[in-house]
Amino acid sequence: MSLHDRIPNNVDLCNDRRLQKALEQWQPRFLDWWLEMGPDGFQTKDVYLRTAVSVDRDGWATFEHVKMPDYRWGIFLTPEERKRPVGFGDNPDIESFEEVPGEFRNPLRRLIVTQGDTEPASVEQQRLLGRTCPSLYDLRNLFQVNVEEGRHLWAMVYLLHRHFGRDGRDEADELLARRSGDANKPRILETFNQPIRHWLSFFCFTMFTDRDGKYQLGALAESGFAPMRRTCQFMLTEEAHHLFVGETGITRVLRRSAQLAKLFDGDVVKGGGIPLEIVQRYINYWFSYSLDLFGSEISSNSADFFAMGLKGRFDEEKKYADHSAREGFMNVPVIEAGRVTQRQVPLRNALNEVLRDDYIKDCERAVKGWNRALEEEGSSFRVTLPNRRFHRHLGEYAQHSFTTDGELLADAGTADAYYASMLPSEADEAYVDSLMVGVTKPGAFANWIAPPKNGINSQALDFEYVKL
Ligand code: BYC
Ligand code: FE
Ligand code: FE
Repeated sequence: MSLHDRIPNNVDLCNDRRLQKALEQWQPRFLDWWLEMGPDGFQTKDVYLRTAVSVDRDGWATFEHVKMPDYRWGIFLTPEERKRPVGFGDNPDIESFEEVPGEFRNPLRRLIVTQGDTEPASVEQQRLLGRTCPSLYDLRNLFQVNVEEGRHLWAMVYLLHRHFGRDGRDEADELLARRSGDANKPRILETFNQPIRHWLSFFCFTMFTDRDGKYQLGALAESGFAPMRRTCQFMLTEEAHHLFVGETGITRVLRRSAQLAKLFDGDVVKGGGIPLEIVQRYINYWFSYSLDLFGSEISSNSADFFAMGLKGRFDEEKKYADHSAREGFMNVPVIEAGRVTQRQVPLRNALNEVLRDDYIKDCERAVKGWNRALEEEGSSFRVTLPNRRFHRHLGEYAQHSFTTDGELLADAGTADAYYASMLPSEADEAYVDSLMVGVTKPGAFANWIAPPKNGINSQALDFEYVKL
């Protein structure tokens, strides 16, 4: 098979010898990485996967049983009908960049590398989940997410190889060399070094952490660097499924726990389910860790990325009238003299916070849906999102402790005990782990989770999503 056949693409790969050569050298390393650090077991099994073979309506979602190592990781940029100027920042009216302007080379490379690093990191974090899948439907969804994160890595590696020469090739190699959670060669962003031990964390991760992906990619999909903009647009179409897996996964857990509470007189453990308080603690953990991914509340990096036209706001083109963001301030709560006070921050320096706001609103929408499900099941329990200051490792709040309502906890001893009560304990981890037994009979689901409403691509729930 020629490289062109192996890598479906709409970037005219077959006519760029240099790029072809670079990617031909990288591809076997990617496969080695996939076999070593990708899903453990199941590599020889047929999985009902969606593969993008072109960007048009029919081509972007082809469903068939394939073995994961044979998945055709492609490179797709969303076509654009009209020429677009940069659109925001210091020079909104100049034409979009097709090549990298020299003075923007370092920051742009950094954005691409940071984005790229998260993709293989998440595959590594999810590597061991297959054996404890709650159903074949869920197993297939896990692998779909994994191969697409692999494709997102390809998307960033394409930009590095095509636009950054030798440096880019070195960075592409480094993306395969770092390892999630490794003390010596960790992944770049800390959230991607946290273990995902079981499926409850997997659903929280795809709900909250993949959703950071949606907002970061959305901001990069506004970029004045056209190849970045277009590749992120295509990545977002795949991202929607990851978010669906997370959001509906939590809904199904909550539903089942509420049902078991009813059946077992409030004793969900007796019914073999996950108590709602435990689910809440996992929400607290993954939501707060995902908030870190937006960077510091007050950030000169965010101002620079925006000024250069490299990273906009979410929906920059559609949602805003003023694309300079030079005027205006944002009130950011900061800690001064042991109290939470407001600081006026120039808008451009608060763009991480603007994006985090959009993200939190989206999460709040999902929580409403979860609580509707609990209500339908006759439960009076309600899940909530902790305040954005709770359990942060980065930014204005990292040096302090806060309640889930955002109140400052001045006394360190009290704070430690409080955090321990609001976050998953080792006992929670062990209990949830104990429920994770692989269920692989077509149509069967583990006891701790409700079945989904529908199958994948209109298939029945008892379809053989993975042939074992
Ligand atoms: N951990 O001004 P600051 C996804 C560093 S998820 C460790 O606060 P900035 C996916 C930062 O590099 C989307 N370090 O932040 C989801 C800086 O270092 P220097 C991923 C961190 O730069 C699930 C320093 O701290 N995409 O796709 O304004 C599955 C202070 O920087 C962290 C992107 O992130 C952290 N959490 O914004 C699969 C988009 N955060 O300068 C995939 C690209 C910051 O002191 N990245 N630092 O050496 C960016 O836009 C920005 O780099 C960030 C940070 C928003 C991450
Ligand atoms: Fe991704
Ligand atoms: Fe994703």
